[in-house]
Amino acid sequence: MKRVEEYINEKIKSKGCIHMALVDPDKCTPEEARSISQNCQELGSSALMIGGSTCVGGGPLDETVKGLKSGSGLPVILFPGSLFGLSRYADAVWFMSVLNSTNTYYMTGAQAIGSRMVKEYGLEAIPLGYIIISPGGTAGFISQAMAVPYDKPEVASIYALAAQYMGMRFVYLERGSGSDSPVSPKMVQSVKQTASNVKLIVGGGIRTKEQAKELAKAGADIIVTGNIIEEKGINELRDIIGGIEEGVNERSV
Ligand code: 1GP
Repeated sequence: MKRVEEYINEKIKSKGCIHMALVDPDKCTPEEARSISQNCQELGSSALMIGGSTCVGGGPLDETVKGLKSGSGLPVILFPGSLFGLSRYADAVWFMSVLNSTNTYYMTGAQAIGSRMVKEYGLEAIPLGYIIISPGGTAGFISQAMAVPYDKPEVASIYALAAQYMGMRFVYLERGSGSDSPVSPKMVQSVKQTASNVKLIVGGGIRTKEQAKELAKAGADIIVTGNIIEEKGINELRDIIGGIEEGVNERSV
C-alpha cells in the first residue's frame, strides 16, 4: 500500500470519519485554490480532491493542482470525470470505475486508456468503486449510469459488496454534485453492514452540519463536500467538520 492510501487509512482510524474538500478546477483559479487549501487544513479537512465531470484539463488543471499543493501539506487526490482529469502534479488519483454504468467505457475502457498516463505521471492509484445514486447529477448523466434508487439501500449494498470482492478498497456513494439532499443514512448503514471491508465515501448534496453528522453516525468513513465552498464560503466547512465529529461520537459501537 502506498503513501496517500496509508495516510487516509490512518486518519480514518484516528478520527472515525474524515472530511475531504472537492475543488472543481473549472470554477477555481490557482490563487483561490491556494487559499481553499490553506483554510481546509486549518479547519481540519484531511485531504483535497480535484475534478469534475466536464473538466477542461491541461494547463489550467495543472495550475489549480499546483495552487492546492502550495497552500498546505494536505494530499491532493485527482477525482477524474474523464481522461482530461489527470495531472502529473497531484499526489494520487482515485482510480475509479462506475460500477452501475450501462457503458463499459466508464467501467474499464477509460481506465485502460488512462492507465499508462497514470504510470507515466507517477500517480498513486487508489482503486475506487463509484456507485451513482439517483438522481446522480452530471456524473450520472455523463457516465450513463443506471442510478440506484434513493430508497433502495439493499441495491447500493450489493454493488458495494461486489466492489469488495473485486478487490476495491474504497466505495463512493455519489448522489450528484449540487443535489438537493445527500444519500440517506439508512443506505450508508446498510452498505457498511454488507461490505464491511471497504472504506465508504459519501458525497453529493451535503450542505448542513446535521446532514454530515447523520452520515458520519451511520458509518461513513469519508465525507466529501464540493459546492458548499463555492456557494457559501469556507466557513461552512467548520460546521460540516464539527458535525462529522459529533456523528462519530454518537456512533453506537
Ligand atoms: C460531487 O460528491 C461530490 O462528486 C460533491 O458534491 O458538490 O454537492 O458537495 P457537492
